[in-house]
Amino acid sequence: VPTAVDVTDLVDQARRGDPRGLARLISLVEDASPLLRQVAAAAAPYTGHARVIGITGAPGVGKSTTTSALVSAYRKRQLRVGVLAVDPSSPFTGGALLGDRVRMQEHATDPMVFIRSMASRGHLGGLAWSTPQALRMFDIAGCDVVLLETVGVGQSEVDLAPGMGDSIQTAKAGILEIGDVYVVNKADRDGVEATTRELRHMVALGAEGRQSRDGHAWAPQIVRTVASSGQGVDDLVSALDGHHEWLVASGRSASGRQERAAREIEALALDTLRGDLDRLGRLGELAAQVADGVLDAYTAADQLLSRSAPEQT
Ligand SMILES: Nc1nc2c(ncn2[C@@H]2O[C@H](COP(=O)(O)OP(=O)(O)O)[C@@H](O)[C@H]2O)c(=O)[nH]1
Ligand SMILES: [Mg+2]
Repeated sequence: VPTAVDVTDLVDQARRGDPRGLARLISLVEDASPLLRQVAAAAAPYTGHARVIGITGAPGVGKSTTTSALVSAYRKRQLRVGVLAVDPSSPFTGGALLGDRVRMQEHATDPMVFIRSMASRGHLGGLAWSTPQALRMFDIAGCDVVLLETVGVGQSEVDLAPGMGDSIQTAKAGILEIGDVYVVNKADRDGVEATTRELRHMVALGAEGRQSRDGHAWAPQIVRTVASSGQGVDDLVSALDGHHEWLVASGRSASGRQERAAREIEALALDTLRGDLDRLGRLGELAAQVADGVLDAYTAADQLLSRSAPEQT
């Protein structure tokens, strides 16, 4: 059983930029190891340097190819680059992650590039805390930039329903409120004009939504790329730089950090709570009573949390 000393060693190893140290730390995160508590405590003072860029979208759109092209661009600036590919859909490291590795092969021997993939391994909801923890490991390893590739949520519905009317349009606008830079990749293919036009329209709708909530919102950018040939990647890098500068100048960088920390703490707390509830082992029994109408769900929830129902007065 590894001791606290080993944890300190591991963190030191990662801080020296040793890829094996980083790899072992990420594995601890992936396995939801009990050692993570010590790791987090040892790592905390060395975090806060890395700039994280999230890349999302439906499978096959070219996220990994784009990520690889971005790695090349940041390496030209002599930056240390991390890549974390997260696959929330597969409980074990699956095909998508293998594809990611193949796409990034050209960087495999660069000592200034760390590439790791992480599957959810069945700890449901765990990605909410494990992703920031893993990102922190890249941070302590001295990465200047970390590219986080994840499969998009809800993107497939969008792709399946072109021109299906207002509700879909609204749904699209909702999804399109989350991006800061939109990439129309595979611009070498037919239909790029129509896709760009439609995207521009959707992004404008999404931007209206943002603007109405927040007058100083970022105006999202649209960039066309052919990631496989590198075409348009310079424009993408410029758009990302522009957004980064805006984040820092507007103070959103700091506030965003704090918001993400809040969500991470919440996810950890909920995970602990869920574990406690599992250990109590009463959920099945209470569910049977609620299903049979013996008990109401509120009372059952109170009993699960070992709270007695409020007294009648
Ligand atoms: N024609 C064309 N193919 C591309 C382009 N970018 C990526 N691809 C190909 O699309 C496929 C999926 O790319 P990948 O990066 O793995 O997509 P991901 O699933 O989003 O990570 C691969 O065969 C890539 O070579 C592009 O700009 N043009
Ligand atoms: Mg990929």
